[in-house]
Amino acid sequence: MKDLTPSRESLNPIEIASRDEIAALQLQRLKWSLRHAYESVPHYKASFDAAGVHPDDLTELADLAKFPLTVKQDLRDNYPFGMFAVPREQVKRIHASSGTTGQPTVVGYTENDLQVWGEVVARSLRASGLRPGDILHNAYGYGLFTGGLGIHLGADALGLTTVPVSGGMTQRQVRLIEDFGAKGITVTPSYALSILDEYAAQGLDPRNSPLEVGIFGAEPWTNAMRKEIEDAFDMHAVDIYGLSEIMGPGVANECVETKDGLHIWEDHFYPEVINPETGEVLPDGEPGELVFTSLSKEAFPIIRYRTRDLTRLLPGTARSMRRMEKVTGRTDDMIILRGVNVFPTQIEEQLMTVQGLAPHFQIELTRPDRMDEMKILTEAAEGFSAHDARVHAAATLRSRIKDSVGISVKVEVADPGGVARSQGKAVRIVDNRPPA
Ligand code: DLL
Repeated sequence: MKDLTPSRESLNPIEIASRDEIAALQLQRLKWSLRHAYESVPHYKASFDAAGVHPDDLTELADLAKFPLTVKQDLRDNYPFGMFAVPREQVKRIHASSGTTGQPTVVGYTENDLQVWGEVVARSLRASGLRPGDILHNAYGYGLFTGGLGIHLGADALGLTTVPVSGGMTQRQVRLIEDFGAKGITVTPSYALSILDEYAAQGLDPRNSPLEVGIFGAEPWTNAMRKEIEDAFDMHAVDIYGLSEIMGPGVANECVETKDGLHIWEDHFYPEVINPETGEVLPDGEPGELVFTSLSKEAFPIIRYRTRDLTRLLPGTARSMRRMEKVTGRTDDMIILRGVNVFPTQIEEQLMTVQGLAPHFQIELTRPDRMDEMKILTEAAEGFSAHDARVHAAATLRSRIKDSVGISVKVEVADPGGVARSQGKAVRIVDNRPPA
């Protein structure tokens, strides 16, 4: 793999500013953001008043803990435009969640917000090893999802040549990567695996592809998966994080030279980690639920938003800005199996260690005799599909999960191609338990 470290001179100076400088900017912006939310969004006026706090009560960053948390339901209750802080005419762009699990949540951006979004995504792409003039194959979905258009904004800001291919039509993805000579690919890690399969189907060696870096996010993935993808493509794999409620992709990104967690672009997004049960703010280094406050957003300021993502905050390394560790999962994806908390990433980590199994999987939950059961549906790797190999690999996976996670599961190994493929975010959990 080539060294893709960006030069110091190419960085935005704030990325490597002193902590004092960053904190001073954060405090100034945080004061503005609280006031902006309080004065322009009835929900924040009501929630601050109910909690007995006023934007003037913030004199240092730690005072933010006095302010109420915001949850997804607050956004749903204000559907569609109730959380906007500017007249609707000033909103240049709308994005929305799919709403498959209820009312969609709607977010908006002013011209200036789009500019900031482009800047933070450009930073992310540069941290990943891309530089002006490079070709980027953008396979995140375009549309209401923030992935495709968010990356596109940043690619424009950085000066890349963007191929706006979006998700789907996997055969064509391979063809365009090869024909156009893409250096970078932006895609969910699970869809990257589908593209990898397609290389095999077309008889092409992915290690000979022009790709030098993949920028993967929108769903949790493990360091074990990083290794799998890096080896398969002979390219770097870095993590990009974000969520629509805060901005979209580009809230945080790994640096290609360190790959040690994601630097949060803290001059625009202020992170806290809380105990998900008590709401108490935890010191850096402690694992918990990530909470974000926007520092510069005009159309859709967001104060102490509970992301439900589990991680911890770590000091800066390649940049002065703090890092978040790779997300282990979402509080709502946590499975409690006979008293043991399990995340799909823990299953992924074990799966990657077993020879003969492909990296695709789904977790099926059932309740046959009033006891929850978990079945891992995975598939045989190409060339390992013989019956004995399958039985052996399934047994190995079962015992590794038992040893490392502490739960007994069933493992079903389908033929290659037998597990449903994603073209965006993978569906990891299929819950077939009867409703409680
Ligand atoms: O997924 C934005 C995005 C697009 C990020 C493309 C990165 C790349 P939403 O659809 O609102 O936005 O989903 C946000 O996805 O709260 C996490 O649970 C999950 N997520 C996003 N990035 C990561 C990541 C986009 N790198 C939700 N690791 C978040 C783990 C991630 N989970």
